[in-house]
Amino acid sequence: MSDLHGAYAKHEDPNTVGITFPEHMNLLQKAFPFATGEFSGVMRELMLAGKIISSKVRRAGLVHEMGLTGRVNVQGEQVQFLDEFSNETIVRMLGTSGHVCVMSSEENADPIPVAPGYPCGKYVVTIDPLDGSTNIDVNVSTGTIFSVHERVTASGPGTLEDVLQPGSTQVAAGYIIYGSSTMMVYAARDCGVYGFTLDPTIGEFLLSHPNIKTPEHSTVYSANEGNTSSWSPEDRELVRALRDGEGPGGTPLTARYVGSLVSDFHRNLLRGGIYFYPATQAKPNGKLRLLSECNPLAFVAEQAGGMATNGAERILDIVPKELHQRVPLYIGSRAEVQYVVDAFRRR
Ligand code: P6P
Repeated sequence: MSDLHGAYAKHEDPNTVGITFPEHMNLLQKAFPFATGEFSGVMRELMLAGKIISSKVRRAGLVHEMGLTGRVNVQGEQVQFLDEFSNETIVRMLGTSGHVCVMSSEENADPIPVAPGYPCGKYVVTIDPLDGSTNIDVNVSTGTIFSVHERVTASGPGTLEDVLQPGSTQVAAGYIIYGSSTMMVYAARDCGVYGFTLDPTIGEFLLSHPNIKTPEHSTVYSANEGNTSSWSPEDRELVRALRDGEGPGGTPLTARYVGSLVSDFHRNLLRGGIYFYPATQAKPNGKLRLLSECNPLAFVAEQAGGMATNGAERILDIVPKELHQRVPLYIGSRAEVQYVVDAFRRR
């Protein structure tokens, strides 16, 4: 591992171009002599899809790609044009890569097979292709979230069994945020969390945030307080206590809520913060999807030193029962998430 970070030290010379993602993967592969390059291939396809989606998202207002298709997805949500475009782009890239045996998407009711005539690989990828897409037409950040597992079935086309794995068995996870810049943040098991910023002048993601560690304490809390009346009394009290400085940090937290999970999560990851989406009367299991949102972000949070829980158990320990299972989510800086866990134990 020291090789990995040691190698980065050499590249911190301001006179050199930053480390490209392929270079980073080659360094990572040195840290894992057993690596076959298939994982690198999955990540490269995700990055290419990210570049294509970024290009579209940044011109949405000009190419009339905004707005609704008029269709409703399996979640019962209105499908945006860019949801469909992002989903089709990622599925096409991965489905023809030869590195995956099955995919799953928030936009698709069932697992997605690889493209007809293409070989199956050893990985399983679950995506939220464009999280927060309702924000596109008001120019607010959105993001792609991805989760990578190794298959559990022996061979041939992947199955639902390959997809319904707990977050603890992910080999990697991350997101691409289409914000003031386009950035890919990912964590590979036991390798830490790395951020790459897209340099549009060369069309390459360059290492900008090596070895991200999230602050122990939050300065921010993110929750849709418009739902306060439909939260449980305990959740109302939890948010009030943290807001009023009665949490572990002993100082009031500032409210920041973009309404785009990737944006709220990313800001909290870098600055310290806790994001809540508790159960509500209308959504007794919360709103966020275990496989395509909570597991990947929980994996990144933990690899960066943070925590993620549904209140009762660690997100990564939850054994999925169905593809689009929703769970309450409390995620971010360790001190405040532990405070939530302790509060749940007292319930
Ligand atoms: P609400 C977007 O639809 C999303 O899935 C997350 O990106 C976001 O954090 C959340 O839902 C917003 O939900 O109910 O606060 O609008």
